[in-house]
Amino acid sequence: MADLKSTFLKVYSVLKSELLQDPAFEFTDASRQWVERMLDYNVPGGKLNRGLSVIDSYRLLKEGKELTEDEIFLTSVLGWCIEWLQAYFLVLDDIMDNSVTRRGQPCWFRVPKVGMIAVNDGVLLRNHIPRMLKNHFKGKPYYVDLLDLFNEVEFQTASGQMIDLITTIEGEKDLSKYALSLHRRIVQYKTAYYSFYLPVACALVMAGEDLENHIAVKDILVQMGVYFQVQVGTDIEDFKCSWLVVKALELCNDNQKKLLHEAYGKPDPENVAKVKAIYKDLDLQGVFAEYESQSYAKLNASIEAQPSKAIQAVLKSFLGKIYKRQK
Ligand code: DMA
Ligand code: MG
Ligand code: MG
Ligand code: MG
Repeated sequence: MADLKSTFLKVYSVLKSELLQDPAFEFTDASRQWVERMLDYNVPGGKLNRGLSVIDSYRLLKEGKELTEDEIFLTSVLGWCIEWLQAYFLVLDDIMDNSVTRRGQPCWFRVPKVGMIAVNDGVLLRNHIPRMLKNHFKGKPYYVDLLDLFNEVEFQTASGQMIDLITTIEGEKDLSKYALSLHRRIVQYKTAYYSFYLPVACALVMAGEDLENHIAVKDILVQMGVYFQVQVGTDIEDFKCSWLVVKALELCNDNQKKLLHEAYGKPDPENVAKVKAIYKDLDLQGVFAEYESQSYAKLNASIEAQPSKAIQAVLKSFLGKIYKRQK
């Protein structure tokens, strides 16, 4: 496992040097150094789960057959394309969210002398993806499918960001529009497609599969992605449309509703504590546990209905990682 990660990181170095020698641009020392620093700061510093899961998924699709060096390299390139996509979204997301830190260091736009150059760096990160795909997949029968897949998922992610952003427009804080359907749409589009569907879709395309034949696989992975966000989403201070608050609004009485409307989205600890107390009174932890086991059972059944054992294995490996407590 540690070995796979070091192989994966070596591929990062290869991809980076190719991008820094891209013949389509006349690099100078200064511009090459800028891009190199920008990439090292923003691309490889996360957990790399999304990227690594392309290799894992492809291996499971090949039913445990030893992968060739070429297959390991190419699945790693696709994994890195996902990491690049995420870096692009995060660099811009941190500016829009006015965030301070990312992965334990200052957000890129807060680094001295970077500032709003980070906007163009985000655009560059996004443009690196088709450069890498061209360098390594042009001529493959599935080249267009890969380009199309990345375009589709990018569109869905940007649209998810958009609904997330317009939901929390300053001065229009209105808790009454928050409902499970809105919450589901936000998390589905802004994270589930690129984090859960995209890695498996990349592996399927490389294995020669037509994604049109795997709509159910997409649905299962997107549902897992939505569940994953429910698990981690708590944003009282930021007035986020989190699963907890929409559930609370669904279950509360009139008095609790009034309190929620008054306290939600306020930064001071007193108001945050009031919201948390209502969550506790409504036993949201218990409600969540119930939701969790139901969603686990439902996903498990959908996975077992998949005709291919190899695809079942891919999906079960994701399920096992996310529903840790259920194993
Ligand atoms: C980040 O969403 C979104 C994408 C598409 C990477 P967010 O602002 O909810 O997440 P974070 O808390 O990581 O900034
Ligand atoms: Mg953010
Ligand atoms: Mg955001
Ligand atoms: Mg967040």
